[in-house]
Amino acid sequence: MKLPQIPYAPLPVAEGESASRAEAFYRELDARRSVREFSDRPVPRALVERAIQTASTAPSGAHMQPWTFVAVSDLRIKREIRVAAEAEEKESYGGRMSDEWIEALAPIGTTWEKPFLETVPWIVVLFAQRYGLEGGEKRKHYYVQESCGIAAGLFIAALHHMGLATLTHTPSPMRFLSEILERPANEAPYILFPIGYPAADATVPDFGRKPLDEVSVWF
Ligand code: IYR
Repeated sequence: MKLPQIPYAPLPVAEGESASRAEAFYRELDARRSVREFSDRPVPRALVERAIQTASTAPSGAHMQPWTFVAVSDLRIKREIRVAAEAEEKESYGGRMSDEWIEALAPIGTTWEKPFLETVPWIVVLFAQRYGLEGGEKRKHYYVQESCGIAAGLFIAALHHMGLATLTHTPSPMRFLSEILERPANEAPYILFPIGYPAADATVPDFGRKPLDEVSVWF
């Protein structure tokens, strides 16, 4: 049955302000980088909560909101995640990944070692709900990958806006996360986000972004 309709309340942006807002928003997001060196400076739980709520504003297939964010600050669990992630990554870098893949990552300089998984005050793992499970009943979910991808994007933007850094870490395979974090069968790990302030001496690869004319086609 169709829900009752309510008036839409758009953000009140004055006509003359759109361009400057667009510029400021672009510059802010363009300053974001994936960070792999973090400070152990604490991050209040309330900030992580707000970032999850922001992510959860994402549009989703049939409004099923097919995501679960699991937030971890417990050091023992972070350590367990690090040990398991590094065991998988060691296998991957040691032969499971193709030569082409290893070559593609060479400029970024990643290795199997993931010390940041213990340094960061928070790890948030986004789980994709492949189907719903309410009261033991299975419910079909739609466009789960797309929905979770959009939520992940908003999550990253929200953290960046707070001055926090993160990384879209995808240790592969990620099944160990379901076990350590005791997730039900309907949920699959989607992306792991280490979250914290960047280390004072953090560095990032010196690369830019594709220009507009390389990422767009206009008719
Ligand atoms: N999961 C590995 C490898 C890796 C893969 C891609 I594609 C990246 O953009 C970066 C890393 C790791 O996290 O090191």
